[in-house]
Amino acid sequence: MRMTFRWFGEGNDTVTLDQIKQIPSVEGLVWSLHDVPAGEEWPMDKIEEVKRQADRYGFHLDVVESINVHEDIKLGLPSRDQYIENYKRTIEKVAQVGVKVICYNFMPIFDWLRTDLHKASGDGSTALFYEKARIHNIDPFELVRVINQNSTLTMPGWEPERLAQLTSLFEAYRSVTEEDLWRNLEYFLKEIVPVAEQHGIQMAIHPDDPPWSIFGLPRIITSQQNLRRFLKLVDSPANGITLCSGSLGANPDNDIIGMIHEFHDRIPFAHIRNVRVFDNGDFMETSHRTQDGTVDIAGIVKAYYDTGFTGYARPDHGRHIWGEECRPGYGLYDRALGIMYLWGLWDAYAKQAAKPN
Ligand code: CS2
Ligand code: MN
Repeated sequence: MRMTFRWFGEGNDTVTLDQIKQIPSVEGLVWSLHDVPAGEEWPMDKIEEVKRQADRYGFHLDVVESINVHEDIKLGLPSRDQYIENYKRTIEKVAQVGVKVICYNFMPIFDWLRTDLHKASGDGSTALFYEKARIHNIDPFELVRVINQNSTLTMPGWEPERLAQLTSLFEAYRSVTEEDLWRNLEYFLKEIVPVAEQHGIQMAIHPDDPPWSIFGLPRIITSQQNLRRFLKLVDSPANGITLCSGSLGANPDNDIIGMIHEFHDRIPFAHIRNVRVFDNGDFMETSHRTQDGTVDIAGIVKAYYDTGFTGYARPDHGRHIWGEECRPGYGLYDRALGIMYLWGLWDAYAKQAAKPN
């Protein structure tokens, strides 16, 4: 397991590289160019700038999260070909700074979605929270209206000036079924994966978060069965998975340990975090510790250990603790605690295995 830490870039993150350097075992930054809109080719000078910043601290840039996929690709519009070309050029460019894994997702319109970014946990900390009924009882157009009226519904990346676009996107997706989305994903992969192969890069799709349809939009990267289907779309090691335990774990039917055992040679990147799922389908993000949530983190780390996982891992969202003000889910303290928990488990399994019976 090779430990990494997500960093949003100079001036775009409350966490500094000095701080990350002091977390034991972190060897690389999970990075992106967050100011380049989805679909555009990444400028080499900006990539090199991140490379220089990382070099100063001895961090590698092996994992990019994310190179976002333009909506026209997900919608299967004729204009997708130009965006796919741009994506290919970006793959070629990030390869030049040593990138080995590209995390991306194929969720229509929204990335992760929550109803509360600062839900009190009861001990003075706060964390991301999802209230199922609230999302399920609202139709997309009502949603746009509610967001316009300064709702507390939280849509990362949906600043007021982009809301008009949101309405037209919902219109565009009206006729897109799950099968259409599968076809559009396959088309994308058949174009992209050969380019990744040529550059020694593994593409690693991130599961949908939460792993079910929201606002009537199709979502397909949600379950073991669908991941199986996904891997067959292009049966190459360069077509892989970012196995996110928190995203998949929001559905208690998902057997994440089973997925690790089944897909282990196609998981170049592990996101490891816990969530507590309630009986009514709500879920709250928690510390990484197994007992604090409903995801068996100890069992997941054991599964990675037992399958000889040598890929990249990172702690995923953390709580906001000790009064830290940070990007929701991406503070320093709780993610650093998460890393030490993950290594505590891993090292204990390693010690145990080293002991003669
Ligand atoms: C999220 C996502 O769970 C997560 O890792 O923070 O934003 C994730 O980075 C993207 O879905 C990956 O494309
Ligand atoms: Mn994740």
